[in-house]
Amino acid sequence: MKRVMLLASAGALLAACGMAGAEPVLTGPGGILDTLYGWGNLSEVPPALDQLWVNPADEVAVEVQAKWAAYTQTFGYLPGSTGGTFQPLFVVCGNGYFGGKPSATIPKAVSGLIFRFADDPSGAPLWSSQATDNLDGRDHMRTFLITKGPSAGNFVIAWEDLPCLGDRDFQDLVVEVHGVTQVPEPSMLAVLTPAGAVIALARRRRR
Ligand SMILES: [Ca+2]
Ligand SMILES: [Ca+2]
Repeated sequence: MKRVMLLASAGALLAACGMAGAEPVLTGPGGILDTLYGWGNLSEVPPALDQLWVNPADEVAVEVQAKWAAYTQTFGYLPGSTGGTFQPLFVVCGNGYFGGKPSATIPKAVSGLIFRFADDPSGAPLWSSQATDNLDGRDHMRTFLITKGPSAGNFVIAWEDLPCLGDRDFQDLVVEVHGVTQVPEPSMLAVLTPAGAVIALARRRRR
């Protein structure tokens, strides 16, 4: 009996998600990123290098490009490199291409020099761009650098909103980001922030 109910609710969930095979994939020819930028104009950033971000000049802007997810997504950021309170920027409902709206800017006075992008789905825990922040410890965000075309130099960040990476389609929310730089490598944190320098020093002493 319980099994039947579980199957029924799974069916209802699939129906609510509109998973009739109509969702476009994120990558490759004909995918969402190809439609938006041209697949050949993108270079994926290695997973270890898109966890933390730098807000160098108070000019970080974010624009929604696409969403295919049953959950409503609240997009924002977490100030600093650990902890911090989620700062929501906008809520995205419905599915499809969004043409850069809604958009928002990230003030350096709130984000600090180092920050993390974050997505808070309506039916799942908040996910940070830093995998170790997440309840499931997984990396929920893929990042692509736009290398050619009118948006060259910007990044595209693409989110998976389900726990343990769910269906791994990473097109639950797709956001274009302008005015950020990556933290080149984790050891650079020590150079970029005084707090990071203290932590790095403490770690070195402990060894
Ligand atoms: Ca998904
Ligand atoms: Ca999806």
